[in-house]
Amino acid sequence: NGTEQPQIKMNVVTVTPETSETEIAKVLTRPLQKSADIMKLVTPIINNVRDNGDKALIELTEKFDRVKLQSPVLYAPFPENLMQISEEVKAAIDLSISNIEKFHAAQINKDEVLHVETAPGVICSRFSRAIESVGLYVPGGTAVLPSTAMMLGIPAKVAGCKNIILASPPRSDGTLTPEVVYVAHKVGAKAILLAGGAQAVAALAYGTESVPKVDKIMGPGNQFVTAAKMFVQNDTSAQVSIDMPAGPSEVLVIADGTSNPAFVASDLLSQAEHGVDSQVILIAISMTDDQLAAVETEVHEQAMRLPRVDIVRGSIAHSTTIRVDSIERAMQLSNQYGPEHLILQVHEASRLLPLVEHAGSVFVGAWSPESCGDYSSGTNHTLPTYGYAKMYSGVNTDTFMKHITSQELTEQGLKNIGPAVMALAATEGLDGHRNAVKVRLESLGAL
Ligand code: HSO
Ligand code: ZN
Repeated sequence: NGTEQPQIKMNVVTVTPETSETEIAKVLTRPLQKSADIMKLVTPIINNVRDNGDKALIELTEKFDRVKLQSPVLYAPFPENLMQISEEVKAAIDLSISNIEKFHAAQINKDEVLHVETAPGVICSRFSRAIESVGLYVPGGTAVLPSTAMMLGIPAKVAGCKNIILASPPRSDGTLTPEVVYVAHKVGAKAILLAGGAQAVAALAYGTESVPKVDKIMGPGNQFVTAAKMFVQNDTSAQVSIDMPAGPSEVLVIADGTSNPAFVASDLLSQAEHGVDSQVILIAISMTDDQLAAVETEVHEQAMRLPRVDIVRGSIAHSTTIRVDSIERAMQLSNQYGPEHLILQVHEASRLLPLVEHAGSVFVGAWSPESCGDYSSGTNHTLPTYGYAKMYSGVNTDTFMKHITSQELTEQGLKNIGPAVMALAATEGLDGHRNAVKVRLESLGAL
């Protein structure tokens, strides 16, 4: 219709050897998350659900999701009519589940081999057990996410969790996306909680008349969900843990003069469309002005064709292209940022892998778009964001398990390390500890 649309364009910054640390830190700063304010908003919601159970849950769902439910929970077996999906999508889910299952089953720790005789007669070992009850949060919001149900449900199933409870906000007719129900069925979930936000997290953490209490809550969510997860994790009366803090989704793409501009732009946009708070970063290594312009044109043109272009506009507004002149500099900046997703679209990309120190998940080479990891390749898409890749792993099979250590000492073993134990116990002034060894060594005539 001839109306000129402003160009959808990322800011461009050039980093040279002269650029100061302060300037670099500023470029790599993420938009601020106001966690204290959010905590104030979620606390009364959590207390309400904890104290009033289902009644509060139903009221809050009516308030936030605009639907009054008779019961907030759907128990397995889930009715067939709630999981009617097309054959095409069913096949896509089945293929993805198969790959996710393969990759996550292979992660199960071979703890049988962890038997170590640390000193003669001192045998230390470790074995793992599944976390019994897990709550999997599948966000609603601007997109329906059956893929997140797979990414949380499959490792839970593979780990052997007994009670898998899925939670997701209901649609305005009180139902859930049938694809999510189908995945819940495939992973053997015992129940689906039809609620979202802090109220869902509270119900999973404390349990209600109809919602079984869980031991650990996993899954991404908005700021309210994250704040609620942090809250219940800190409440010892809830006795619940969480996977990790979650922030807005992000991707960092490293490209060079050999990269296909259309591919690079498509990866940036596939993350930018998640939400206005998503952040995408392009690090361009030794690209000419023309090469960068080609990427920028692709970003604009592809974005304009996306149904979610308005969301993209929001996220691109606080996204940046950083021009650098070496691979080393690119990797250094990437590690400093610690992206949730790192895409390496450079010549011989796999040679950069050894330089990766901090990232949630890496996509190597031109033929590995992040979308494949988001859905079907087998890796998990629930990943640390907001710089937490520096100290957290993404969701994996271990997220659903815990390790138990054990030891068995022979008489000789006790003779071997007993004196050291006694000496250390004496140093700490803990004579009871010392005594537990002493009485035994005496009974062996070894003291
Ligand atoms: N990229 C998201 C996951 C997702 N993508 C779900 C599509 N659906 C995680 O950062
Ligand atoms: Zn995605």
